[in-house]
Amino acid sequence: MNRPLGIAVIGTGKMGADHVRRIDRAVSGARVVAVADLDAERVKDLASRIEGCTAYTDPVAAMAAPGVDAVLIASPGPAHEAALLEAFARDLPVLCEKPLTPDSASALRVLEAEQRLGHRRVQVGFMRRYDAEYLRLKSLLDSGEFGRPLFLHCRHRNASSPSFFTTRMLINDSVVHEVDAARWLLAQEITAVSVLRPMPSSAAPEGLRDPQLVLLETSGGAIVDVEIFVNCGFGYQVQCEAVCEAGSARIGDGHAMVTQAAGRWGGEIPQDYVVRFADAYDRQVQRWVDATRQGRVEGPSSWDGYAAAAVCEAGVRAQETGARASVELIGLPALYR
Ligand code: ISE
Repeated sequence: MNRPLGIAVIGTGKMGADHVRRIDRAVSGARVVAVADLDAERVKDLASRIEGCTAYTDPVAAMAAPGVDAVLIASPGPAHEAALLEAFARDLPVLCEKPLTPDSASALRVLEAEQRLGHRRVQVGFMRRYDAEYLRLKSLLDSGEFGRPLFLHCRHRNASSPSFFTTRMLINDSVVHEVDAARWLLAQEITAVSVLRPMPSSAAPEGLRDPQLVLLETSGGAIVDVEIFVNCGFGYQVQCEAVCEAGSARIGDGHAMVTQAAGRWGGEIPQDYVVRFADAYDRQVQRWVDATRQGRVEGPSSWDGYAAAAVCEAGVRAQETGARASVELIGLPALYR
């Protein structure tokens, strides 16, 4: 393809608007030609700031707009299945924000529809796979230099949670990142999930069981523990330490710059993921655009989205029953091998 890739962005909340800005300003070889959102004022305002971009309140109309070659789905998770099936009906390449869908049954329907198309169309927005620190950890683990990984100790902290956040979303919306990162870093499936819940923090909104400790068991015998704390108050922190047989490696300490003054030392903690993972999001979208223009699909697949949804479903069961929950996965279809 010689001209820029024409993209329809579906959903223009925090993440969608950030992607629109990114495609407009930071990514080469692409332009936003259509944006869709249920909030007519918001979407109109956003489109008015992008040359050649039209606003829609209906995602189907946005995908059918002139000049659309590909779709970026950034609407809330429950709206993803319908948007994905619509994109498949038009055989359009898709970058779909995580989670692929909120449960394994709907993720399976997406997986089946993509297999009926006969070729991969979806890259799932697990952006940590494009983060420089995660990429370094991945190549260290793949090199085998430190032996086999035994533990991943993960911390995932948000300064505060949005008003619509539910206890299940701690797993489905937040820990889903560690689920994908662990599957990718270890190249293993997750087989069981347990969840422990201390008393809720007094900073947690009424009814939200925050924080929690999530334990993932893997097919290769590693253990992953995740502290998820979405109202920690002090900032956005994502850390991961891999403990291997002959060494350990930690990322996410945020020591890019350490200051020393007036008898103290310190640094800055980003306040949210749009800032902490800005480079990863840029790289993810640029790679998607480049691959799409060359007629290729790469990155996390619908299979990865389905596997993450199945693990999260077990996680929610473990959260609600207090018991260890096994993960049920179908066999890996040929399209994703
Ligand atoms: C949000 O949707 C994200 O994807 C962030 O990376 C995560 O830290 C946050 O907890 C989620 O709600």
